[in-house]
Amino acid sequence: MDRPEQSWPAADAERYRAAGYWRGETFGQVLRERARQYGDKIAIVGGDQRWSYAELDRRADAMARAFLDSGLRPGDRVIVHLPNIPEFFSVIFGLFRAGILPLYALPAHRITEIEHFAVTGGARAYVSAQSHDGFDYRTLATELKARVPGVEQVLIVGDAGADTGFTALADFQARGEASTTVPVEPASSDVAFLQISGGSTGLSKLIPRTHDAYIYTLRDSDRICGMTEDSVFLGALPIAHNFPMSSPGVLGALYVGARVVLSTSPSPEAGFALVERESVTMTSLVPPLLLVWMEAAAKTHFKLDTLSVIQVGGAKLIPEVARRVKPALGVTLQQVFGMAEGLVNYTRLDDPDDIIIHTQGRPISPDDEVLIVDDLGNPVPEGETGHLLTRGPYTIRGYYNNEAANQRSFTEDGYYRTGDIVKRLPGGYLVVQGRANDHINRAGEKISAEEIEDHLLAHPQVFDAAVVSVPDEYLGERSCAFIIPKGDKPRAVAIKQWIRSRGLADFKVPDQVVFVERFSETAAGKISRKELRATLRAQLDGTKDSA
Ligand code: AMP
Ligand code: DBH
Repeated sequence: MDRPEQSWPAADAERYRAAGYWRGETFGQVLRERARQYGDKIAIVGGDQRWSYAELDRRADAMARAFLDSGLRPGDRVIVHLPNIPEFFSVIFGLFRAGILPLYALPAHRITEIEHFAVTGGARAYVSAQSHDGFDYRTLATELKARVPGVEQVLIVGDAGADTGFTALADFQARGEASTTVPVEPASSDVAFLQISGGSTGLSKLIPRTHDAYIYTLRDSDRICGMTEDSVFLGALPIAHNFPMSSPGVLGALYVGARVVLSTSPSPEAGFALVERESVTMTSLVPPLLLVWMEAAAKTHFKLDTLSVIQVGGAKLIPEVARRVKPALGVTLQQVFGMAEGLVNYTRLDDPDDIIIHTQGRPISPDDEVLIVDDLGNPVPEGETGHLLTRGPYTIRGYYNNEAANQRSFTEDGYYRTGDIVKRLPGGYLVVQGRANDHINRAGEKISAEEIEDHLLAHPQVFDAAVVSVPDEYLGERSCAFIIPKGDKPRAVAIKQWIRSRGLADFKVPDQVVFVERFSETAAGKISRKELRATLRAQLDGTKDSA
């Protein structure tokens, strides 16, 4: 499988360099430079570990050597499936330095998703924690090796287990420390890693991000979000996700010499204790978590007064909730609307309340091109709702190894079709109105209707299935599966269990199951799944027999 690449037309690339966006930096060099500048200053706090910039730098060097000594070559892909622990950083910076590409998976992903990443990404190794949140990732790793022979190596943070053939990360690190291999620094225009898409149609796609383009977003996000070397950023959401990773997130924090504090759980119980102990100044949340945090803040005995900015994104924040943030938490709210493919929008910290409450912000870059078009692709008049298309200095021009998706998702002149329906206000502020295609945004976790339908159709007692989103007071949206049974009607719990047994992330299990004898005349007559889903969604209110 080819080495992942990503390029922009030469004239655009030249413009992005001339504007000072792309500066020829790589992640490996940035860390080296910060270790020189900040030395013993603490970079990462997680569990009972506190790593300085110098220590992270040393660990990354050892990891880079160990990866190369293990037989991996620059350009290879390694699945990084880790929770919020310090080793996340020694692994990814080690890979960056060796020119090997991390492929980030979320802790919630299970064997079906990981197998898909391993196959489509051509991964040669898999790194996970021994266990997290009650799940033993070593069983997943065993299954992965059996299913995908290309995955030659497994590294485990913690106990690798007896007779597994896996390597404990601590041993791997020690090997690297004893090695004299000299890694070759990749080029800044090389792909640094593969991020994953939320999978709006079908399965997740792989997103190749270059050093130059990603580091640009960190630098400007830091400036826009007020991240400085004095900041303390709490990683509460899973840091493998693009939002807490880069907007400006944990990597933005390291880029300016700030401190990263890791929470293995996004709950306020875990987060508040860390905010007090580490004097956290900033964190990022999805809307449902924000609600829980606000409720808990009213009763907590922890001191939260160091917190000055809370960023909220991943799913739409409703104005009624946005309005309560400052009074409830005494912080500035920043709305963030972004995507792993690129474009990120922020409300600015000094924007008027009205903008902060009612919009999802404006783009990072003056060179982010935003087009809002109707169904036929024609630009809509200013202020009207349409499909959001974008291109610019950090939005990808194509997915890795997926020509079919590239045909669908990019225009001929290089715009990425985000699938989001938005309107633009004066000043370039965007208001997200919804999605054009059928994915469910469940508390910021994206679920493809199509992917779940395919799994439902594999059930012996399912004749047909359609999965739709339903508005939910707490989650924003929840998922509902309409099912036409084949023979005996299965029980709703059995359907949910079926999805779990397919080795999928728990958030993909339908929240609600509705059995119907047939799709109604109007629904059944629809030629596309998309129209069928729309009709079913509209019917939902009147439907009984759900669980
Ligand atoms: P992903 O594919 O996981 O990178 O998710 C990106 C998508 O999440 C965007 O295209 C939007 O649909 C959604 N999204 C992210 N942030 C927001 C937000 N602040 N408001 C509404 N939707 C959002
Ligand atoms: O949902 C997202 O993918 C997202 C949200 C906010 C994102 O990727 C980002 C900011 O960078």
